[in-house]
Amino acid sequence: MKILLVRPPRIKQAITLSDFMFSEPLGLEMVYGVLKDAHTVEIFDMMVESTGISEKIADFRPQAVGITSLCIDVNRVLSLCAEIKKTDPSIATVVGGTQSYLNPEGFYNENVDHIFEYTNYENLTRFYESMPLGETEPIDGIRSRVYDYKSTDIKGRNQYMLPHRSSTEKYRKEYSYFGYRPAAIAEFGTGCEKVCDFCLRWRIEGARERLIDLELTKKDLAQIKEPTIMFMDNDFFADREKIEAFTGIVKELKLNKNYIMYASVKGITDYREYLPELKSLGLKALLVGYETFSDEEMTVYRKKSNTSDNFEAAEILRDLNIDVWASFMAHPDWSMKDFKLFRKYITALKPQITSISPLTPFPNLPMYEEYRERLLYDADNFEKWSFGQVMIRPSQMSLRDYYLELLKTNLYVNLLVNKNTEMIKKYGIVNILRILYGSLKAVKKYILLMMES
Ligand code: B12
Repeated sequence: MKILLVRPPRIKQAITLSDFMFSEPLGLEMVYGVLKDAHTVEIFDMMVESTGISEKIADFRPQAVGITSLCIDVNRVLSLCAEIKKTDPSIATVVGGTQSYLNPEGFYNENVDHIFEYTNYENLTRFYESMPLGETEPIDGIRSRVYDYKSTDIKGRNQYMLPHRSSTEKYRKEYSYFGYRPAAIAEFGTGCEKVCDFCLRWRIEGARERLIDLELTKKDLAQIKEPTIMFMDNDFFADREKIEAFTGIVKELKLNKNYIMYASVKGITDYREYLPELKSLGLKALLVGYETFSDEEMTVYRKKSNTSDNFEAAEILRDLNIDVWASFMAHPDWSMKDFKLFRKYITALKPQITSISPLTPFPNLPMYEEYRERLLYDADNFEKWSFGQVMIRPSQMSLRDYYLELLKTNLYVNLLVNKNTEMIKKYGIVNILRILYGSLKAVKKYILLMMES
């Protein structure tokens, strides 16, 4: 079969970080890797491309188009499927990705033929092998329109398979992570035992940490040409075995790369003795969820650390000269005084980069019910669920004032706390200008939202 795999374009009206963090479509590279020997497959990354889907279809003439999806993409995926069907109704439209796992119902639509709720080697190969024959039986993990999108009731999760990195060769120079460009992404272990209340990630991958098959990882790491690898593991410092397995592989393969990882505060403080070695092997920056200045909120969020642990982690990383890219969540019950305390707190922690998301009670979180009455947008207002927009009506000030506080805090952090001259030295002026451009776009959207409210 001829199969086109598509990543939808950026959603212009949504507030996203994709100007700062812009990774390869790893899921599509895995699908490509599984299908490439039996079919003719191509990836079309519309986040980079400027041509439309109809032109691409006219040129490639696929029999099936598979589209990946994140939360904010739903309407765009549906409009792409409509355009595909209009161009050629015989083309099978298939949707997969994070959002089809979390909310397959969002894709129940006359122009969507099949939804992969989860993807593994078996269902993927069987699906595309049987498609030309006109499959008669439902397949586990796949909801098809001919069966009214009913599932077989066999539950499953997305399988981490070997990605075929060269399938995105022509786009790879565009993929970046903050100041590092080009950068690849990979995962070393799936799942997360920290099970924080606000987090979707352990819900996607499960509450048990598991290492991905080390042979697969070795093969994958050996094929990555980029000088930087960002590991998307929820907590790279989950346990000793994991850290030791990683340092072992890096030494065995004699890898000479920059690494960026997510790490929990608890992992940093518990396993600090590994940090000097990791640093010498190439660890450049850790993405750390400091979340808030309030211990009360930390408890409600079911974080396994508190605000004094945050300071301890910050000090450990500062001493080792490892950059911290910190993330925080703005609570909807913050007052003006809280925002002031928050700004003071960030100044004291001094991360190199700071990102602030308003608390977002995604529909798959129990928190959604708790805040339902205060939600500013419905669950199917997909573009709004970007984790960048205020979703819960603030209780201590007007929405406009809340946006103003967020804007003030972002400007304060970017202009005063972030060490801009140091960043120019580290990442180069071109990367800093790219990041600045992204920041300005986000600021503009915040101002518009403030005016709207
Ligand atoms: C890398 C990443 C990105 C990359 C891009 C990833 C992509 N797919 O295009 C970048 C940096 C660009 C990005 C951006 C955003 N992201 Co993001 N991202 C991630 C991250 C860290 C890993 C995702 C990943 O690659 N997983 C591994 C791959 C292999 O899994 P997968 O894509 O699901 O693929 C599997 C299957 O789904 C299947 N599959 C995938 N596509 C298809 C298609 C077909 C046809 C088939 C058959 C199968 C199939 O194949 C794989 C087999 O296992 C996750 C967190 C996490 N650990 O999950 C957040 C995450 C997915 N992102 C999230 C969010 C919110 C965003 C942003 C909105 C954030 C923002 N405000 O900027 C933006 C939106 C971008 C946009 N559309 O403009 C949320 C998603 C919530 C949701 N319901 O979708 C997550 C879960 C993080 C979180 N906050 O909890 N992200």
